[in-house]
Amino acid sequence: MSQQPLTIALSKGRILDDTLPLFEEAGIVPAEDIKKSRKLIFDTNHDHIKLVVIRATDVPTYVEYGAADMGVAGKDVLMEASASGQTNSLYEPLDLNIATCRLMTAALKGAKQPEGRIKVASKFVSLTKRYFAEQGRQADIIKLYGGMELAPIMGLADLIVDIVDTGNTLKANGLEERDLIAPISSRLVVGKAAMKMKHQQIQPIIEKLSAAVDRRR
Ligand code: PRT
Ligand code: MG
Repeated sequence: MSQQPLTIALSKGRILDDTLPLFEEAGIVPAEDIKKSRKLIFDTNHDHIKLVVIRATDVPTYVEYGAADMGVAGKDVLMEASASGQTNSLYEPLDLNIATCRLMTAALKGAKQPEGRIKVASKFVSLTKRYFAEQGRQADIIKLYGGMELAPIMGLADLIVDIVDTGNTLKANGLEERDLIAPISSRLVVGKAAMKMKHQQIQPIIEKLSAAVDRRR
């Protein structure tokens, strides 16, 4: 019996570096070297499974609309997509425990925070808005596309919300960690339609990936 086609959207960049070995351990191997190719769509060793490799922030969108059946994305990206209303029906059946880091607030070392409204710079505007609202703190959110560390130095913001791993980037720029918003890792996500219509194909993939994740613990 031939299987229905299944498309998995992978986040390019640093998440991809961790995803490919994990998928290989789960028995899903691209037909050619993804990192040496300019293609965006790849066949695999399974006739019915294709991989698409796209911007991390686009993965939730492809899966939400059913253009891809499943995907791999950072929890930070998933939180932002959900907080912004960009997604509302994604299943998140598995923590892949890769590309781990922390979503933090950070400020200039030793800087006192202003009493009233604070200015917060981030590329994650929606989750930042939600976080400060939950804390009951008045905050103006300033959208940046990168280099968040610069904002407090230049007086653009009192705080930033950013990804921290070793803390070296903050330190190199005279900043320090303040509050943990969430521990981050990459997650397997599945669209609503795919979960319903392709459950028989998806379930074994979740199980194989889950076993691969467990073997690494
Ligand atoms: O480049 P593009 O705009 O497409 O996306 P991107 O730069 O967000 O992609 P990429 O490839 O950097 O991957 C980002 C994803 O990897 C995030 O969404 C996280 O889920 C995950 N991840 C894990 C990280 C880090 N670790 C990480 N250290 N994402 C970013 N960083 C950056 C961080 O922004 C900061 O500049 O590394 C710096 C901090 O590292 P330390 O070790 O100095 O603290
Ligand atoms: Mg990058």
